[in-house]
Parts: sequence; structure tokens; C-alpha cells
Amino acid sequence: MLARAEIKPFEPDPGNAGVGRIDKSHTYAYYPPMQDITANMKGGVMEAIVSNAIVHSYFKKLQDALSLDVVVVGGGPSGLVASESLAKKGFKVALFDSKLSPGGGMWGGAMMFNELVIQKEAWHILEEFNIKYTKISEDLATADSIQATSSLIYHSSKAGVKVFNCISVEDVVFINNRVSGVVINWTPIGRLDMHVDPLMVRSKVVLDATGHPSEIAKITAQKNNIKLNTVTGMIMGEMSLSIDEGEKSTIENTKEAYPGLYVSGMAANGVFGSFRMGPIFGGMLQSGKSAAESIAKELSNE
Ligand code: 48F
Repeated sequence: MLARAEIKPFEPDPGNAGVGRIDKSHTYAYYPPMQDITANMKGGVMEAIVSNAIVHSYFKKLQDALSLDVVVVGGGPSGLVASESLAKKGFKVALFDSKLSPGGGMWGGAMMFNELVIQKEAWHILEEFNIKYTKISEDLATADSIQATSSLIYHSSKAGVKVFNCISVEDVVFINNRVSGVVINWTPIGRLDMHVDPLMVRSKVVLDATGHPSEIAKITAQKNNIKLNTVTGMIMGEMSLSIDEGEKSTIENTKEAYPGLYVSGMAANGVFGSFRMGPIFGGMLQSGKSAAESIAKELSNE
């Protein structure tokens, strides 16, 4: 191991291993180099190479995501569209989803009938993501939920979003009255109620796209004795089902809920108090776009 005095700081280069500098007094190891761990091995070389490759690539990806422009929490339709759009605008974005398969409530269509309904206003987003749709009227179309969900995930990753599955955001980083990142842990650790401390990811903005539970806004409000940008200053709560109202307000409610914290999709209606809408997804897709635009505007004005 290098003694502290031997560490010579230099600017981090994402392609290379070495030592980077955080500030005047802190240096850190940057991407430990891929070691040749097979040198003295007799047989079993492939097993070592495969493990080595996965560990090395994963940690490179994770280390690259420790300081970001935007963390998106939740890989449902609104989070996926928002993250893709922000990455395409050139922002550094990671998306964390607690499940093995991101996609949220989109896979299952309605009652597991795997078809979705999407309004005309969002057809351009389907086209952008290369999702086939079938018009059923002048204003409505259906799409296969498997194709739609997988396409959103694929294009979000392809645009440069670092997508992490099986990781839950359990809290936010809260600095100087601003949400400044997230606190993450493996989902099974929470489910098994294991007492294991988390890791932190810093970001300029966090987007709560956790769907119905509005988990990130809820925990931020509960823990920090703050007032959200809602009428009451608190979480207003989701209302019963009303498609037209719910769809319209999802887009209107996609906005900043607290400095550093935006909400989209069903989380937006949960925080600002509006209706659910069931298996119609145009509002979710448009909400993702709208979240990306507002966040990009804030970050560009910095
Ligand atoms: O619920 P979800 O699909 O969010 P959305 O974008 O879309 C809502 C629709 O699916 C549907 C609807 C449309 O008409 O009403 O419900 O608002 O996806 C939310 C994602 O967030 C993940 C969860 O696994 C899901 O994939 N998630 C929730 N809490 C956390 C989380 C958390 N604490 N950490 C990480 N991921």
C-alpha cells in the first residue's frame, strides 16, 4: 500500500487508474488498476478473469457516479425519460432503482394485461424512443408494455445514464438547507433489516421519481423539519382515480419541491396532492421531459 507521503496527486483521468485530488488536503485512489491476478495460477484462469473483470468494471462505474449533476431516484417511465433527456443534454446522471428490473409500473400494463394507453401529446416521445404504437382513435394509442418499458431502459442507458439496479435510496444528503445528494444501500439490506451503514452520492439535484410513495420527498420532509413548496408545506398526498385531472396535474406538479429536490410522475401528484390515473402513460412520459427541462434550466443558470 502507498504511504500517504508517496501519493503524488494529479488530475483524475477517467480512463486510467491512479490517484486523484479532492481538495488541498485530500487525495484518493482513482480506479484501482485491473490486476493480473492469474499470474501464478494453474488452471481456473477464466473463473478469475471473469470475476476480476466484473468487479473492476462495476467499481469504475460506481466511482464515476459518486459526484453527479443529477441523481434520479426510480426507473419508472418519468424517471427514465427524465434521465435520458438530461444525459442527452450533456449532464452527468445516474439512476438508482431498488428493484432488479427498473421500469416501475410500466411492465404490467393494467392488471397484468401488458398493454398501455398513451395520448397523442406524448406520441412524439414514443417515436423518440422507437416504441411502436397503434392508434385507436384520433387522440389515443396503445403500445406493448414490454416493448415500451425495455425501450425506455435501453435508450436511457444508451444516452449515458449510469443505471444502478438493486440499490435503494434510503435518505438524502442535506447540506445548508439544500438536498445535495442521496444515501444508498443494497435493497436486500433494507428488506432483511440488517444494520449496515450506507454510502453517499453527491449531486447538484435529486429527482424523486419513486412513483406513488413519493419516498424521497417524504423522507426529506419528515426528517429535516422543513416546509416543502406545497400549499401546506407538507406532503399533500395522492387522491383517488381521475384520469383527465390526474394526467394534467402530473405535468403541472413536476417541479421543485424543495431546493435541490424535484419531483416527477406519480411522486409529483403525491407531493402536491392530485389524482392517480391508472394505466394511461402520456402524462408520465411528458412529466419526465418536463422534469429534465426544469432541472437543465436550473443547472445551466448556475
Ligand atoms: O411507479 P413508477 O412507475 O413511477 P412513475 O414514473 O410512473 C407511475 C406509473 O408507473 C403508474 C401510473 C401511471 O399512470 O400511475 O404507477 O411515477 O416507478 C417508480 C420506481 O421507483 C423505484 C421503484 O422500484 C420503481 O421502479 N423506487 C421506489 N422507491 C425507491 C425506488 C427508492 N427508495 N430507491 C430506489 N428506487
